[in-house]
Amino acid sequence: MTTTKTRITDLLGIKYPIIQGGMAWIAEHTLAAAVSNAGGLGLIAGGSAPIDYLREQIRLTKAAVGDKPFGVNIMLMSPNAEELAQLVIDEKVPVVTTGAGNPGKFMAAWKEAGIKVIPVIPSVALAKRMERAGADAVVAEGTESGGHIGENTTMCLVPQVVDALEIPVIAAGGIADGRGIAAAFMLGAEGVQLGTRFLAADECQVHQTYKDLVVGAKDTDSIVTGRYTGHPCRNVKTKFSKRLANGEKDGSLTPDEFEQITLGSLRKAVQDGNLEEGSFLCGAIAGLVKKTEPAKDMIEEMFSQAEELLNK
Ligand code: TUI
Repeated sequence: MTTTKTRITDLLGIKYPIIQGGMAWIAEHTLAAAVSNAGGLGLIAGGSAPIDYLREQIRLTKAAVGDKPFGVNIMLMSPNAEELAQLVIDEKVPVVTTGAGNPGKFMAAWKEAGIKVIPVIPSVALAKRMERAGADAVVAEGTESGGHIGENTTMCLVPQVVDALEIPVIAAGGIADGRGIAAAFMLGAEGVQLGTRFLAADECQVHQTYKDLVVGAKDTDSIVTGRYTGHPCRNVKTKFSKRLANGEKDGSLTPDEFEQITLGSLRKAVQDGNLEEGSFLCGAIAGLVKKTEPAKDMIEEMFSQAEELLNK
């Protein structure tokens, strides 16, 4: 068995079946280009950034990767989703991933433009809808992931999505080394998406405080906040995220107050390293991430380990 040639590497024209999470405020051109140049698929996060900024990010990435593919993630809850859906067509972006909603209404236009579309989904029902709508693959994302999450775990979700679909499945959530990649392949995935491990890439431009939190995290350092708002988010445990969790639990923060306090909190974490008011989104696997290094070294080391395990 080999991990390195799958329907995902064929579909995307990449060397290793790995895509980088489209982490809002985090995934910009230096990280995306590093991952694509290392043989994976780098992603630029649409998040809710201004369109002119994203156009520039796309052009910088194109200049850095040459003819290697890269993608843009569109966060569907974002107010700029419509505009960004058109920008990826205008800029001839080869791959689009989507999160936090159903991209059905954009699908026909993207397919018409020749874009490969890979929705991130938290359930079998949505995965089936995406396949019917023409998705080329899906990312089945377990609740171990950082950021906005669904309920099911990677271990439970991935094989059920694999069984339900014909198109290839990429596993996400709780994967940060070659063992996780090998496990995902055993569940039937043909690719993996990693976010948390890439937070520690040298090319990832988050504030040093953010990297220190990820690299210093232990197994119990992740917490889910905001379930009562309908938008649960996995973060690193900090004074701020613990205050949010307590406010939710003891009723001292209403859902509206919670939304108000967290507005802009990801930017404060990423750009300012603000421990008092920032949300340091991060997956439950952070405890496995022990050092910062170039994305290329991460990818090569992980696939060498995964190959060895799967060939045993
Ligand atoms: O989207 C993510 N992770 C994210 S987005 C984000 S930014 C954010 N900011 C404020 C509030 C919420 C998010 C940080 N992390 N992952 C992919 C993902 N998609 N996880 C869950 C879903 C999802 C949820 C519901 C996908 C589809 C869906 O469909 C609902 C429907 O319309 O049927």
